[in-house]
Amino acid sequence: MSKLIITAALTGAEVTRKQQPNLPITPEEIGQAAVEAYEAGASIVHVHARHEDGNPTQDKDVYGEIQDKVKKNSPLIFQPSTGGAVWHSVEERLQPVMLNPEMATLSTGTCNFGRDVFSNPQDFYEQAARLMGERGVKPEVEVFEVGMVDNALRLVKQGLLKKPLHFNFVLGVPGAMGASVRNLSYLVDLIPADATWTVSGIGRYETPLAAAAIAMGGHVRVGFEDNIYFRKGELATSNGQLVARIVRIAKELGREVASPHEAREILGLPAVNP
Ligand code: KMH
Ligand code: ZN
Repeated sequence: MSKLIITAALTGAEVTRKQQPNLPITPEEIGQAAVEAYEAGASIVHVHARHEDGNPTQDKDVYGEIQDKVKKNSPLIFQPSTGGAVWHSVEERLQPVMLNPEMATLSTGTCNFGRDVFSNPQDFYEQAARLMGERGVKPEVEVFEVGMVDNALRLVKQGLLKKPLHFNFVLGVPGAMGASVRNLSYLVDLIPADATWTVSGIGRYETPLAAAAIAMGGHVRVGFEDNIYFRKGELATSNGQLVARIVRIAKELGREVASPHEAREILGLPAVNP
């Protein structure tokens, strides 16, 4: 079994400061949260940018500021979102890819997202995959529903995605695929043998699905984008606190945690100078 890659999803597009007072919002705060997550054991940061007022933005310059801070202060893999918020346009969503980050997310299908719809028609994900391919950006395929796996495999046949693929199974979003170990194991069975995968359990499902993924040989994403609580009724104090718990569980289960350098090797990303 490979070492465990932990991704910290630091901010997301939906959570507010009112819900989670420790939510990082400005590039300075997100940069600081990234360093804390790194020190706790994360090797990837999944990032959504926000305006100063807390509203989500896909502005390339704001992402650029965050990327600079992350790169200057840590060896982390920087993974911006192309999902943005449900109301962002296609053009807005693709802006952070223009920074040529090492990775970016790619959702390969449409699903309900609470009372909203997270819209990812075929034209969008083909365009996004093509752009990432041209710029040497490794996509993390975001799977909220099972058909999104098939759509990603079709992109491989079309020559728009290159193997080995990397998937993130996002389970427990209201309106999309439920957060059960049965669903996770079904999804894992569908992906190519050489693919890597991580799981994002939403809300109270974060830790149990993480534990399952650690045991199954997958990887784990935690952070305020997916879950704001440390335990029932107790808000987490930082993203780092959530990462640290995964490191403890991994240790108990005998799984070593990957450094960013090792995560690059596992994911087939080019090495970067220390
Ligand atoms: N905010 C969600 C609507 C991603 O980052 O690629 C979409 C999302 C996926 O968070
Ligand atoms: Zn996201």
